Amino acid sequence: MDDLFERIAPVQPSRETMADGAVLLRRAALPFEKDLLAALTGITAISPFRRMVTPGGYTMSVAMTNCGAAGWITDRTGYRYDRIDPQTGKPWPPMPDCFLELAVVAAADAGYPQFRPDACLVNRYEPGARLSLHQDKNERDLAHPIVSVSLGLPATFQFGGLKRNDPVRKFALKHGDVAVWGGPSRLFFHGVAELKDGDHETFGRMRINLTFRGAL
Ligand code: MD6
Ligand code: FE
Repeated sequence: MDDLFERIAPVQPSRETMADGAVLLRRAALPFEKDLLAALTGITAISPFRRMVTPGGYTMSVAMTNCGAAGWITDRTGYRYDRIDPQTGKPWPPMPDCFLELAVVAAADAGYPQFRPDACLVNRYEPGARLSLHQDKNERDLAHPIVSVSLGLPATFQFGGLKRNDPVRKFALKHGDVAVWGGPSRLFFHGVAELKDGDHETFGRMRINLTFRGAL
């Protein structure tokens, strides 16, 4: 029955501008949904989700893992990218083809045709989890954009400016939405408000976010 509706009224992607250099491609990940979910299961079997500790000593409410040549990590000594998962002592699982394909196509759509990610940070939010305002600046070459894919429960994305105190705009990120973000807004402060409880038909009581980066 679902397939029938899809054929009669296919879900169309659409484009919104978030800021100079930042585009929101609504629903762009929907055609990849089943492949992404299967690939995610493979990744977490090798490098499970874990809640990392910030340099300040706080345990993050968001659970994380990575795939690709490098992974983003934090511990008491700082934030960085590492080729080795500190929990397993082995390399992070390779980036699945469907991850790479989605990231490259979305980046090209958004005006970044050169983007080839070498790292994907996978964030898992359960109800109550949040990510406070931050900048993504551990990547070596900030000329690369970031491609960010939202799956599962909806979340409120907070998007500020170059200074921590700049006014913050809010965007509702829903299942399948892809944000591509670079150029003049690459270093803008951003965060995710506390996740509200809910039940997503495929992902249950969680939100998964994939952020693809050129890290090395
Ligand atoms: C999230 N995303 O959506 C967290 N960073 O769960 C990020 O922190 C992020 O979505 C840089 C660019 C895009 C993002
Ligand atoms: Fe970020």
